Amino acid sequence: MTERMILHEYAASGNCYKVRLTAACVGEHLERREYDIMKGETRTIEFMWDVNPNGRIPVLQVGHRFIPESNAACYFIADGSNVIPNDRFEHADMLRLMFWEQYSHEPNIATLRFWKDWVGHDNLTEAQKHQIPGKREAGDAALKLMNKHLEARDWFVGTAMTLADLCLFPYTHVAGEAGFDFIHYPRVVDWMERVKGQPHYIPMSA
Ligand SMILES: N[C@@H](CCC(=O)N[C@@H](CS)C(=O)NCC(=O)O)C(=O)O
Repeated sequence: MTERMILHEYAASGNCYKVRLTAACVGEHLERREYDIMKGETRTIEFMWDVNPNGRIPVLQVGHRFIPESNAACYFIADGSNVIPNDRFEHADMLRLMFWEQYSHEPNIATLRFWKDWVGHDNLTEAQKHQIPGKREAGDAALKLMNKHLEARDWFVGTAMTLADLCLFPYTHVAGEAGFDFIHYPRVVDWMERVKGQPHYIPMSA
């Protein structure tokens, strides 16, 4: 019997969209529980005790157990499906791109989006303001690397969409909201259209 899956989330978060997009693409049903991170609803004693001691969403609840970290939740959902490569090297390459997303992409692009449209420039600390140029440079470097990778291929791993694409898509497709200019990254634009053209694709607003 498959266990009930509940996504604890904040819908406008790309990390949460990743989990919904993965579930849609592999045909898994998720229940959804919304928390307002701007009101600290994931920082309550109850949330940190019951759901995630790290005080963050997304968290995938599977029965009575919890999986924080978006890419781990996506991997759990997609395990055994056709977005996970069978080939051992391609499997590791997919994981490599998911780790890279968390270290070199999301902390730059997602954070700049959040600071710009949620926190607001005037409300940033001086330390955060000083980080903006470095994050912009690192975000552009990430998009440039993606564009280069896609010069010779349609998908990040192998010849079809994998979980690497599903984990990279959410924050890439809103990079414009963080002030990044796709004019420099035409292959990334083409790849985003390919992802959107997949039969079970759902938009962030779904
Ligand atoms: N590496 C984590 C990042 C989780 C994260 O930073 N979540 C943000 C929203 S995208 C959050 O919960 N922020 C609220 C807070 O930190 O209080 C993942 O991929 O799930």
